[in-house]
Amino acid sequence: MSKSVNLLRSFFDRMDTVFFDAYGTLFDVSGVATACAAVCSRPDAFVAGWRRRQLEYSWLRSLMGRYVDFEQVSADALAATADAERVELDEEARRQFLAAWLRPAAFPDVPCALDDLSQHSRVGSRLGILSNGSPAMLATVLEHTDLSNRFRWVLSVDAVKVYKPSPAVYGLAVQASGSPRERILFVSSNAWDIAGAAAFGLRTCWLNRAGATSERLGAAPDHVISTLANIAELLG
Ligand code: LAC
Repeated sequence: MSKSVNLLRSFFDRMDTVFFDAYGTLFDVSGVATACAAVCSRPDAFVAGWRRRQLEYSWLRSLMGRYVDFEQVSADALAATADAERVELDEEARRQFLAAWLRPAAFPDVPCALDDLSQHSRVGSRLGILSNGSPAMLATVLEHTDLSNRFRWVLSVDAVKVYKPSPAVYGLAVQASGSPRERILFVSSNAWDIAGAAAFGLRTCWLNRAGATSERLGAAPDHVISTLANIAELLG
């Protein structure tokens, strides 16, 4: 085994708890684009605009101290994007667009990675989700993907009424699990989410599914992977 793999293992071999981001990390929200293609002439631009606004609204509302849950943020961002793109959305289209967030599929590498982690000697059942999603959204997606019984903790920002990357959100993982922050591995496909978790002091693994370039937020990931396939091996 190479020296770098050994070093990596010795770094991660203190982790006893793994938390995952939800959307884009465990759950594939690309179905949103399919729903949009039925009513928009520029579905890619529409979806990109919607998703950008959805995050911007979560950050802006956090700064404003005006929390509403992620379902509402998503609906508001959708309506504003439809206005900006001059797309008329009837009630049925709106419902379908938002349903794509409620019923995404799990990425194909997820069930196997969870199986492997649940057999890991230190981690076992110490698996959780830490998400911007509202408790109702997360319950729906977990039921839809049949993954409800895979996570000991399903934590929503709703408990602290502020969105990622507020330190208050990452603190929920410490409070719920009882593990110190340096023993918690946080896995997210969003580089900005990883930066927030790293700034808080969690150990981080950026799941760079899309081959994105790094962000420059002063808090780099501890490790980068492109699939969840070998995540349990990382932990030694
Ligand atoms: C979440 C978003 C950020 O699940 O993906 O929190």
